[in-house]
Amino acid sequence: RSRPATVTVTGAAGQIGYATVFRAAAGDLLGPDTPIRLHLLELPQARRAAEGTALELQDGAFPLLEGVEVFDDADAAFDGSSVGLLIGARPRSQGMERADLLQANAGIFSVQGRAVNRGAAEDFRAVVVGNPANTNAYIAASHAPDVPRERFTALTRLDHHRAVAQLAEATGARVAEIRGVAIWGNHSASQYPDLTHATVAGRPALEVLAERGLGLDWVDGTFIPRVAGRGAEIIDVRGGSSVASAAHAALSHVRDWVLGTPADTWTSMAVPSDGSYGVPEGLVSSFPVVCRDGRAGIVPDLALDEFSRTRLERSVRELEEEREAVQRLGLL
Ligand code: NAX
Repeated sequence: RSRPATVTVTGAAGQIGYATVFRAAAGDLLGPDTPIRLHLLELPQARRAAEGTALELQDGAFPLLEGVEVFDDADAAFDGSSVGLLIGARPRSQGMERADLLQANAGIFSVQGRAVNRGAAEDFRAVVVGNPANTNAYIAASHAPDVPRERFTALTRLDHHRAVAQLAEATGARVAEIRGVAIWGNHSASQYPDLTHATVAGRPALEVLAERGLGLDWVDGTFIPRVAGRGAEIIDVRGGSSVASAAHAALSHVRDWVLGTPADTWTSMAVPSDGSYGVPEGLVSSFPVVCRDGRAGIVPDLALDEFSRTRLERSVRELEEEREAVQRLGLL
């Protein structure tokens, strides 16, 4: 049994926060050998709801849960923290311009970045779930100059899971037989879910799809829009946004990052670019990654065809525009 890790969850009284904390306490975040202390950070008006969640966590009598504290102050919530699940964000309200949204979120993530810089543990790492996730992670990292940039990542694991599941369904394979799917770029409609390196039971996915009469027109016209638009589909069918699937993705993201990805495949994470694949250094972009010894490394030297390159460039352009907008607002 290792030392307890402090896990800070922002937006803990929100939907995804609520769906995440119980599974984290059950061991789905850091594995069955690491006890955790939960720091729940909320806005003052939602503090009481978070306190209610803390009572319920107590009622779970989780053997791995060593304590729960509720905060409405970021400095206190990140003090001694090893893992940040940055879920709370300002949603777009009706009539809100994009610049207003970026500005409101830059306010949140700059404060949290500074709090991390001030008091988080040496091994601190964060996944940003709150949208616009990639740019929020960029902002937080920019305000935490003493923390290695690569410790600030954003969630594209839900998109990755959606792509894997859609490919499994289209090929009649089991999810466990799928390898090598990748999400590139921004967690937004511009993302590029890439099947060119994917395999189904060891065979190239594009070949298996072609045998079923599903060609590149299916990939471009059905698969990609289905994955990129799945959030809207869930809202339409369920009458509410993705919650449990997002929580599952956030838990999986951190768990693989800390404990390692399976030996024979990769996953997708939005990480600060090291310049790979022409993505400007520092931009938080989704890549296929392999995690070993607590580090997420971008899978090197994949051949990108013309189509893949164009799609990636389009999404990266959007990330650059978001960064420029935040810069123009003087928020970096
Ligand atoms: P909710 O509105 O249910 O919860 C958000 C919570 O955050 C609220 O309780 C609010 O009080 C709190 N909050 C706001 N500002 C805060 C701050 N400065 N400090 C602490 N807490 C703060 O939203 P929910 O459905 O849980 O979604 C959370 C975020 O995840 C949204 O931004 C959403 O867009 C994003 N998503 C990201 C996904 C991804 O794959 N990256 C997928 C799911 C989801 O759409």
